[in-house]
Amino acid sequence: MKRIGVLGMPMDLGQGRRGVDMGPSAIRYARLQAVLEELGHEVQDFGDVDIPIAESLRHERESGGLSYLEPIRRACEDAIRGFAAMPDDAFPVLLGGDHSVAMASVTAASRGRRVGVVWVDAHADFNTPETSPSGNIHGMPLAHLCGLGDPRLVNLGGEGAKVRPEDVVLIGIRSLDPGEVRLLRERGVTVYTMKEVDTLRVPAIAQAVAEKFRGFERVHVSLDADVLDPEIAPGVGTPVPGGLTYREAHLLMELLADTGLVTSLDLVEVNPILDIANRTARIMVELASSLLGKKIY
Ligand code: HAR
Ligand code: MN
Ligand code: MN
Ligand code: MN
Repeated sequence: MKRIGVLGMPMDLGQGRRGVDMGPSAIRYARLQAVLEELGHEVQDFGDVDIPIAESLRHERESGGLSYLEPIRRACEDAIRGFAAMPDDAFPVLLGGDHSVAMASVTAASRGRRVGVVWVDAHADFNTPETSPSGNIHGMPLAHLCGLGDPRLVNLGGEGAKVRPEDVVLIGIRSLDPGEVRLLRERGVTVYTMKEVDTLRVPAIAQAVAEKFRGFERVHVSLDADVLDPEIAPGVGTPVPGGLTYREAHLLMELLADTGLVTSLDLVEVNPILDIANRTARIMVELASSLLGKKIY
């Protein structure tokens, strides 16, 4: 039994498409709390962080090639305080919102300790302002967590990097910008693209993750809905063909659960406006239940 603390960040400022701010509602509507309670966990919902509406922020849009940097920074600082209000032994689950919100959850997970990060995504989100083709901050959170990029984001919740690049594993990757490829190689991040998912298969990858993070007190899983194949998860802003199947995604979560190492989770990038009958939010809730110990037998 875990004490799960849920925090919503209805954030859509990290990218250009409206609707992803409704992700927390859609995930709650898909019965996240009830499903986790049925597994025997104690679940407390801490509500949503207050996030301004994009239309009210037109004067803040641009900041040195970064869209909405200040409001995103402020929301992440608020969320970090929200995580700090959870009990020490809580297992935090962050509901996004676009992936910029992971700067808050991973910072909260690190708090002076070494944290392993499993970033399950079609994208690496390893751009800096210099390498970003879009200026969208949801394409940059992991680089900033590793200490690269704009100091205003790197120093969120405290000075400097929150994660060592060698403590990051990416899984499901199939869309990278040229600057990201260079940075990921240079920094020694472990990258399992869809080619590795196809050839090594999920069990070998999960095994390698378990070995890499053995002995870690903190392992954070950041699950971006667009890692799933768009055929099964159409409710995302940046779909990329050729993603994880339904069973591959579940098996990855089941095997990560078996490691007993995971201590926090993000469910991000669900865009209900683009979805079909809340299918994507429902799969994300199912995947959370697999990660949190659902057993068939
Ligand atoms: N790499 C592109 C950029 O930086 C697209 C990033 C899209 N990111 C997400 N999250 N949807 O993974 O602009
Ligand atoms: Mn909004
Ligand atoms: Mn992402
Ligand atoms: Mn993505």
